[in-house]
Amino acid sequence: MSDHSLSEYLNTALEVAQIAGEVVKDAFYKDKDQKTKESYADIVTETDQAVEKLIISLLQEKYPSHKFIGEESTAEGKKVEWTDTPTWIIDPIDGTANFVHNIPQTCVCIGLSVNREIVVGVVHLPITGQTYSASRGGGAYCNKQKITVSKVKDLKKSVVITEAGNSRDSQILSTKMKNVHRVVEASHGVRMLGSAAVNMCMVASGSGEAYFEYGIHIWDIAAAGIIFTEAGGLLIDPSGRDVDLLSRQVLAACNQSIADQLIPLLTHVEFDRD
Ligand code: LIP
Repeated sequence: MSDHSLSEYLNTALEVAQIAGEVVKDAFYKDKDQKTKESYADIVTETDQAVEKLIISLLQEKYPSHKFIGEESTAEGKKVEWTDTPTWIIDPIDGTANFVHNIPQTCVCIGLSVNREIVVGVVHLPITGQTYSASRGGGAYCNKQKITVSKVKDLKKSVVITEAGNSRDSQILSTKMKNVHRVVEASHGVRMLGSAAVNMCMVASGSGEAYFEYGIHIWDIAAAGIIFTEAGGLLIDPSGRDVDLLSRQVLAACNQSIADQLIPLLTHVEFDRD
């Protein structure tokens, strides 16, 4: 793929994310209808569904041969089919619970994969006005500012971000909380900001040293993943193996040293693949 087409894809993703962000922003301070999906904490609103349809229709018009993986289309029963064909991976609102509760850390995520490799990512926070973006080999940016990960190498001097997630299964929560306990003991502390993509963009900009989560989906981490690696971060599986975006688990560390200290503290939590 030529650099020209990569920058064209990035510009398209930026334009579409801005349009989608306006819809999210309009809805943010209004009353929101909410339905639940797999648990009472797994929320979807009409805005999630409308914004996903809008993003897909804008991209489809421009790239009719491309494929789509979207959080809400998948929730409606479609299985994730990720092929080598250029595929737009969309989370219309990542941090839906934040959106519902008027917490500004909520974002539109648009990633593009080619040959199952993410080549473009945009994470746009319409309430705070931050737009994170990256394309393969081009570095990572927040608005027009280049971003890089933290240089801290000692976990004892680090802040780690994770999430409780939206499963309310007691066994799953217990394992996750034990992980949190061990990481708090070994670091400056743990934060939960409510959105996988926001978490990864924060660490990509040097705010905190690592993020890990079990139970996320490909649409939560595809766009933010390339932003993270282009900012110099290490995106891997929490076991230390190569990252697998369909595996429902991720570790984003600012460097190998932080990853090496975190990995032994984490007990695996099993989720079905996307
Ligand atoms: C959310 C993720 C978050 C996770 C939540 C939820 P959504 O995505 O960003 O990391 O802990 O359970 O999956 O549902 O807001 O798009």
